[in-house]
Amino acid sequence: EAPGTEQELTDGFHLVIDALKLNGIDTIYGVPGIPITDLGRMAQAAGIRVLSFRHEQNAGYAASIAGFLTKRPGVCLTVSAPGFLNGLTALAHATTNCFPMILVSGSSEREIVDLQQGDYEEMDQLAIAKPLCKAAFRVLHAQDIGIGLARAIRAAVSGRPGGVYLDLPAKLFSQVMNADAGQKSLVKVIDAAPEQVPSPSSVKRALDVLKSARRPLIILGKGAAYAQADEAIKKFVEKSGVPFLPMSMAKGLLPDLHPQCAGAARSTVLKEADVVMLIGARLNWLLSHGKGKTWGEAPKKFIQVDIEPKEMDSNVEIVAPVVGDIGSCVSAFLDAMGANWTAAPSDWLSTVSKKRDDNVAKMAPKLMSNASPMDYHGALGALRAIIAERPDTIFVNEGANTLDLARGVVDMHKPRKRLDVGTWGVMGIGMGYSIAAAVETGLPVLAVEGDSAFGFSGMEVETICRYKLPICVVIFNNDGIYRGTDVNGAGDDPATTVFVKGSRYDKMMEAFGGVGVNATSPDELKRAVNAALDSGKPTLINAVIDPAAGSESGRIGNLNPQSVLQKK
Ligand code: OXT
Ligand code: ADP
Ligand code: MG
Repeated sequence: EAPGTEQELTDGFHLVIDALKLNGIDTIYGVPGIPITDLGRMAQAAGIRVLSFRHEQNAGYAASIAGFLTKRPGVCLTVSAPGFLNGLTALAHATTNCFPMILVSGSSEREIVDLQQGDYEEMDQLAIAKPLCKAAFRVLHAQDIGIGLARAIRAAVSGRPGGVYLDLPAKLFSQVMNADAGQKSLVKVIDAAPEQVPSPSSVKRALDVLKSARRPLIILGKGAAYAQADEAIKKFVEKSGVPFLPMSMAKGLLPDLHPQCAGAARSTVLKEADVVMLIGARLNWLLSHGKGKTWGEAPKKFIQVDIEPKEMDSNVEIVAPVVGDIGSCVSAFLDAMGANWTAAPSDWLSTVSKKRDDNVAKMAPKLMSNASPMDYHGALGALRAIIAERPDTIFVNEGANTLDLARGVVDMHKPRKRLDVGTWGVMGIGMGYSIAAAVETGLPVLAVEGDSAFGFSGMEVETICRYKLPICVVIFNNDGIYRGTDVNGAGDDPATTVFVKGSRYDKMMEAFGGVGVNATSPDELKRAVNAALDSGKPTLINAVIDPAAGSESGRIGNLNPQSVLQKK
């Protein structure tokens, strides 16, 4: 070639990074290794924050909750076969929970994989991912990287959000092309999640049904929290005068202490309501599928607001389906209600608030207990006061009793501050969620973990210490799963649900330079959590809970199948 005619070149590595940056993706959660180690290094050098975890599942959960918190796809980066599989649980979880996420995995050589000739970490990852996510794509040529990423982003966030798999074979990264052509091949996704305005007739139908109700109820789900239409939702609920029941991750969308909140009168409102409006909540197992004992005898009419038309009638008849994004739907309701909307009947509201106040009063004395070892209520009473004083703290929660009791006791005051096990009731989200919550929001995080739940992602406390994140982990240590008092019915081995008694999880934190505290009373717990949140130092508090305090499966023991042969 004559001097001066050499082309400026780019390659797959740079195109992937440029495509991410062009689309505002500034954080990657992952675990390095062949073939994506250099991709991570180069992304970091290019200004993307690359957080390196100890296990891909935790990086994946981090990416999934980043998607929930930001409405942009959280990105998880893994190596091939085993790394990919480790990330896959989180991808399926994101899809199940309607969180936008992209799992990007390096993969082995197509020619060898397809002939099954035994490549390094050989696996047909695309085929395996497909049934477990919303969409799956593979990019074979450098000039398609821009389109590939654009498709992944759009698939993740548009319509019902979900998980997307993006397969990048090792060979792609070193493919070279003209830099100019490369730049032009990139796609900036315009309006990735377009507004979906509901039809005026569906809005009218829904309001007519709502107006006809004598005992209406609004159920807010995590789709409503995701939508970030907080002001419009608050206005709508208040203008309607209808009691609202927040699903777990919708707590705080309107404050739990709001006069219309029916969280503490759950069984009453589900049984007695005559019209139920679901906003971003599915009638799945968490709502007993909209039928049966939980929902009482009286006939009910359901209104459902959801972006996914196929969700309608999934479990029971929906008399007024409203399909659209929640922001647009709720705004349309507000417009159509006009100035003279008659608020819900006041006798219904007072029935609900009476039941709620009774339940709250019943619980109050339990929360004052300063007993040692602590029971759940005593410990949670302390944490509840802390969250009331620090309402911006993000509260991450998993376990069985630790989850179910914290959900009821710890009031949430602001939207998207409670993050938990979600639709699958999955253990293991704790540390990944905490890390992403701290990284994405800059807010302090309080993670309240059952000792079993914590074990699923516990090694990530090293990650928390390495990145010096303002996370305080409280482990409700009751020596096991549900309770620490179980005995082995057959032999000398420990029972299947108990752990080493008197374990000191706080020492794990000290091993990595964080602060470890052993707390045996609510007062000690409160002091330690306040100190952690004041200092912002990575902290782990081993909260010693009475091993006998919990119950089997927390509040969902009824879901355990029973042996008809076993005599009790
Ligand atoms: O109205 P009524 O009278 O009914 O009263 C209700 C409310 O009105 C009232 N309430 C209040 N009263 C007063 N004041 C206030 N503020 C208030 N707020 C509410 O309280 C009651 C109850 O209200 P709630 O909770 O809203 O209602 P309810 O009836 O419970 O709601 C039903 C549900 C289904 C919506 C709710 O229960 C729910 O959301 N449940 C989610 C349950 C869940 O997802 N659990 C996690 C899974 S359990 C199990 O699977 C576990 N595993 C297996 C496993 C898993 N999950 N994953 C993987 C990957 N592998 C294995 C394991 C291993 S849990 C687990 C570990 C457990 O051990 P840990 O050591 O971690 O934890 P510990 O148990 O602590 O030891
Ligand atoms: P919860 O567990 O809190 O009851 P679910 O996960 O069951 O909530 O339901 C969330 C619902 O919200 C899903 O059906 C999903 O399609 C819907 N959704 C998510 N985002 C939006 C949005 N922006 N607009 C409308 N619906 C949405
Ligand atoms: Mg436990």
